[in-house]
Amino acid sequence: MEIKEIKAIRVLDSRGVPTIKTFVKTENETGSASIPSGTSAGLFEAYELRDTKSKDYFNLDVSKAIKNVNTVINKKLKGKFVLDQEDIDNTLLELDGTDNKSRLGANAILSVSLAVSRAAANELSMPLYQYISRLNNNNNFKDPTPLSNIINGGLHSGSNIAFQEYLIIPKFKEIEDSVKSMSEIYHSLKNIISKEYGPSSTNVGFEGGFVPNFKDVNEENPLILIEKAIKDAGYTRKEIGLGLDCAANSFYNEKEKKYFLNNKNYSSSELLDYYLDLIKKFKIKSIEDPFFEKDKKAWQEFSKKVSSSINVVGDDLLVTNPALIKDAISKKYCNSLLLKVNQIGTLTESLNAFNISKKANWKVIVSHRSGETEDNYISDLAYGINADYVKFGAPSRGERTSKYNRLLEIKEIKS
Ligand code: 2PG
Ligand code: MG
Repeated sequence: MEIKEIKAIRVLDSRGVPTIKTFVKTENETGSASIPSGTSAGLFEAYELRDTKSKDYFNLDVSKAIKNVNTVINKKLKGKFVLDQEDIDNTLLELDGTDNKSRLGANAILSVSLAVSRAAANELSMPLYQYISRLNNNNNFKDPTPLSNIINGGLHSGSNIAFQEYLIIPKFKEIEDSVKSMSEIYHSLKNIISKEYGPSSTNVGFEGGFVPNFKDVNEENPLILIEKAIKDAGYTRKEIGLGLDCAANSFYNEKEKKYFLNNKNYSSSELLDYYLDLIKKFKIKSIEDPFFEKDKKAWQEFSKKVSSSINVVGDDLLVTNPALIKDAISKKYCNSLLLKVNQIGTLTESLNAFNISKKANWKVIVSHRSGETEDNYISDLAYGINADYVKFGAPSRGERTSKYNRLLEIKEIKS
């Protein structure tokens, strides 16, 4: 069960941008993993190493990260016992030696960390989710609740809508029922949008959600359409919740300390009141990144006002970083973690982020990135740790459906 060789190659993500895929070989098995990438990234995410000075792929190539895996990392980890995940992850951290993984690149490091766990699972002839559950001492399994982004705005689309993601939250116990409702609501939404805004408005954004060409700029419009789609598809609001990822970093003006949406400027407290209105009007159950990541007072104020009635989710605010999560717990900035493995860069640190959050009674959402690959590692992760929610995008586009399909497959393997 020793590592024999580690090799990385270049593949493309769903935006057509290069990313890294790594293979970890033991005597009898191989495990691989490819790494996603964000568009609206938090300021303190672990460092994604790209060839910023090369003209290849318009400065976005990952040849340096690939080289780091194939040389330094391969040399250092050869001969290690593949089941020693924590030791391997710590060795990677030591080898990098920086706070934000900027020497070797978080993309290089994570690709190795995840591929090691896949190779280990294969060595034990175990499904990946089961191996992860063993690593995290978890014996409870339930289907995660999906948050599915069916209208894309913000930096994920060319639309005039500021909020990045309008999410439906099916509240069924079984993932099969959730997937069915998501697909049916998605298609009734497509019909509604086509009738109201024309067929070209049914084109989709980075995460498979629609990008309607709204005539007037109003963040309520997508919510109105989605409520209608839920009804048309034969579901009730009791069965289907609504959520938002505002990704407020992208519409905050740091100089003026104002948020720009609905064609006007909002102060932090005006925006807070606006959210309270939306929550009431549309029975919103989950709001991610409602404020700029450094506008901590507004986060605190908002969390105090809504208490535990809704999930206040930290994404850019927390960047899956255990130290930032601990700080947010003690200062009550939010009550839920958006867990993205590439924000932190190793499996062990991701599990740590999860465990710290659960200990504080937070909810945890395992999330994709806007630049994804067909790799469905995060489905096994979510199931293996018994995450409360998953955020995998719309029920459309292969890099999104591969995650939902893997959850359906896991159910079958398990039964
Ligand atoms: C987010 C993510 C994923 P990105 O903000 O939650 O939906 O987007 O990967 O662009 O950061
Ligand atoms: Mg987000």
